[in-house]
Amino acid sequence: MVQPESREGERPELPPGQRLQRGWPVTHYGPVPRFRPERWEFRVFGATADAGTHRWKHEEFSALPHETVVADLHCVTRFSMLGVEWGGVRTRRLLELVPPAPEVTHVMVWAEYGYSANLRLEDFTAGHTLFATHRAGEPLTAEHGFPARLVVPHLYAWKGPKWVRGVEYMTADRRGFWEERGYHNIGDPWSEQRYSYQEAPGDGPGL
Ligand SMILES: Nc1nc2c(c(=O)[nH]1)N[C@H]1C(S)=C(S)[C@@H](COP(=O)(O)O)O[C@H]1N2
Ligand SMILES: [Mo]
Repeated sequence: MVQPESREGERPELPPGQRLQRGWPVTHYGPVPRFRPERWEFRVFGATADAGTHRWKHEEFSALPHETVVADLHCVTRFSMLGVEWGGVRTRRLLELVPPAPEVTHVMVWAEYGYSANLRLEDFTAGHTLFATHRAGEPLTAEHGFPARLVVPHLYAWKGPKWVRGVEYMTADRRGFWEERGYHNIGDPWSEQRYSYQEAPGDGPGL
């Protein structure tokens, strides 16, 4: 994904077809899950380099290195928010802790109730991609994904599951929840990859 280069400090702020949103709406499918710390764990599994599954309890996950990322959020329903300050664990950190096997090309990020989103490994490991636990210094509220959500600033926001519970390392691509239901397999807002019918050969596995 290449964003338009800034020309004399100018760059379109919003991807095509998006409008600026005031406030912070809540957008998701299904009910808000209840957080049960004693049952919660974050799991990295699939094609890990050591072939093992790695688990963190909530207090362990909370103790991982915390970093801040300022990023925009683009919902495919056409609203965007600019300059959101997220705090949490960068995916790069997680990759250092649990290296993928060399054949890994994609990941599936899993959330409560089976919500999922597939990502190319390079989108997942982009420098600004993080598992956010905080916004503007405050813990996420339940409806915004507490205790953690994935944020992939350069893709439409459905690619960032709220109430995230784990990551599956994959050696081939597979569609996630919305990607199976008519949304684009990659989801780059700057080239308006909204729907699966817009996919070019090679953008995703067959439907
Ligand atoms: N688990 C889960 N995560 C989700 C969704 C969902 O339906 N379930 N919706 C996505 C969509 S489409 C958007 S736009 C953002 C909205 O995040 P917000 O409600 O915090 O604004 O969450 C994303 N993460
Ligand atoms: Mo969305």
